[in-house]
This record gives sequence, C-alpha cells and structure tokens, in this order.
Amino acid sequence: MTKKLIKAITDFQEEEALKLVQDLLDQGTEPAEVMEACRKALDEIGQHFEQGTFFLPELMMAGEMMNQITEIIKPKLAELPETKRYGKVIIGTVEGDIHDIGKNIVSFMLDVNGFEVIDLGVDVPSKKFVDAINEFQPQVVALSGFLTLAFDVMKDTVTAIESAGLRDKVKIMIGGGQINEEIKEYAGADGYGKDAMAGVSFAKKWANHK
Ligand code: B12
Repeated sequence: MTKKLIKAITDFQEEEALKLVQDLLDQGTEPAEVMEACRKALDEIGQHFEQGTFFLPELMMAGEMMNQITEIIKPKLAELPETKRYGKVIIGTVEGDIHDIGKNIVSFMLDVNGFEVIDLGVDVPSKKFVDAINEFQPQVVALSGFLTLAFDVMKDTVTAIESAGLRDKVKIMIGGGQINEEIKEYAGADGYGKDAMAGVSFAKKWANHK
C-alpha cells in the first residue's frame, strides 16, 4: 500500500493520499515507514521539478499535502510517553531557505521527547540564532535547510555563534534533505541527523552531558 501512497502523492490526489496514510496507520504500519514513502514521493516530485516537467505550483501542492499528512501522523508519533524536560533546543531553518516541513517534524519530535523547543521559524538570520542563544541559554542549536545554498549559510551561522563567544556553550546539529556528514564537517557543526529521531538522539546525548 505504500506504493499506492507514493503514486497518490505524485499524482496530487490529495484525498486519496490522506486516506491511504490513515489506512496504513490504522493497519499498524510504523509512522516512520509512512514518512519514508512520503519522502520518496517528494523526491520524485523534486526530480520532475528539476527536469522542468513540474513547476512551483506542484512543489507548493506537495508541500501542502505533506503538511496535512504530518498532521495525521503526529498523534501516532506522540504516543511516546514522555514528560520530563531534558533541556532546551533552539531550532530554525537558516537564512534564505523557507523549507520547514522537515524542521517542523524535528521540532515536534524533540518536544514530545521531553525538550523545550524554541522554534525561530524559517529564513532565520545568524544574528537571530545568536540573540536566541543569549536569551534562552539552550544546550542544543538545530539548523535545518533543504537548499544547497543552506550549506554556506549553516557555516556562516556556526561562525557567527563562534564569533559571539558562544560556541563552547552549545552543541550544534544540522539536517535537511541535501545535508550529509561532509556538510557537517564543512559547516563546523557537531552532528548531522538524517531524520528527526537522529536529532532527538543527539539532543539527549548532549543535554545529559551538561
Ligand atoms: C515541498 C517543497 C517546497 C515547498 C516547501 C514548503 C514548506 N513549507 O516547507 C515550497 C513550494 C515553498 C518550495 C519552494 C522552493 N523550492 Co522546494 N522543494 C520541496 C520538496 C518537493 C519537498 C521538501 C520536503 O519538505 N521534504 C520532506 C521533509 C520531511 O524532508 P526534510 O526536510 O529532508 O526533513 C527530514 C530530514 O532531512 C530531517 N531534518 C530536517 N531538518 C533537520 C534538522 C536537524 C537538526 C536534524 C537533525 C534533522 C533534520 O528530518 C526530517 C524528517 O525526517 C523538495 C524536493 C525533495 N527532494 O524532497 C523541493 C526542493 C527542496 N526545492 C527546491 C527548490 C529549487 C525550491 C525553490 C528555489 C523553487 C523556486 N524556484 O522558487 C523554492 C525555494 C524557496 C526558498 N527560499 O527556500 C529544490 C532545491 C534544489 C537545490 N539545489 O537547492 C528541491 C530539492 C527540488 C528539486 N529537486 O529541484 N519547495
């Protein structure tokens, strides 16, 4: 049925896609497996966009559909019983980038796993991260971005945190569709997470060390 879901998303059959997500979850499919199917569908849509067979409206429709799917999946993810507050995480999509579906999932997963999350939104300038670190004193800073231009901006953001004398006060993790270990090294971050749970693992490890 995940194949059907991928097809429904790439065909922009929104109602059908939402129904399939619900059916899959009702039948006991892991939320992570459903998310993976959605990711594949979005990749496919992204490829069409790159090849010039889809345009911005299709990307927007895909984003809207994904937001709705996330809303259906969230309650399943939130079944994890967790009340303890481990620490604080500041999260945001870096300057120049407005992709926030992934960031919102990470933010939500951190929240239900016991972190206080300060979400700075999208297109966040490095100064805003610096100001938020000063204000909220988090243990962890999470940078998200999907565009390749985010690579340099993530590096600049890490540099700005360093220049403000705050680098040894926080651990920095990065993530987003095109981010990998190499970009982590390039940006000077402490960790790269391929998905939201990887972000939660880093945050737990780092917050406990404080
Ligand atoms: C939906 C979408 C949009 C929507 C975004 C809506 C929204 N609210 O986010 C809209 C229509 C706004 C959009 C706009 C644009 N987009 Co767009 N978009 C996409 C699309 C189809 C899906 C992205 C997505 O949400 N994926 C699903 C989420 C869940 O995945 P994720 O972000 O990777 O998140 C997961 C992990 O990475 C991780 N994670 C994410 N962040 C973090 C952070 C931390 C700390 C950790 C640990 C983990 C982590 O956890 C998440 C859950 O597991 C992709 C194609 C694709 N391949 O997916 C193109 C894509 C990203 N877009 C692209 C482009 C070019 C654009 C535009 C420039 C188009 C234009 N001409 O205007 C604009 C950019 C505007 C801007 N300044 O940002 C390109 C980028 C190419 C590049 N080289 O940079 C892509 C790859 C399409 C393509 N193949 O060409 N887009």
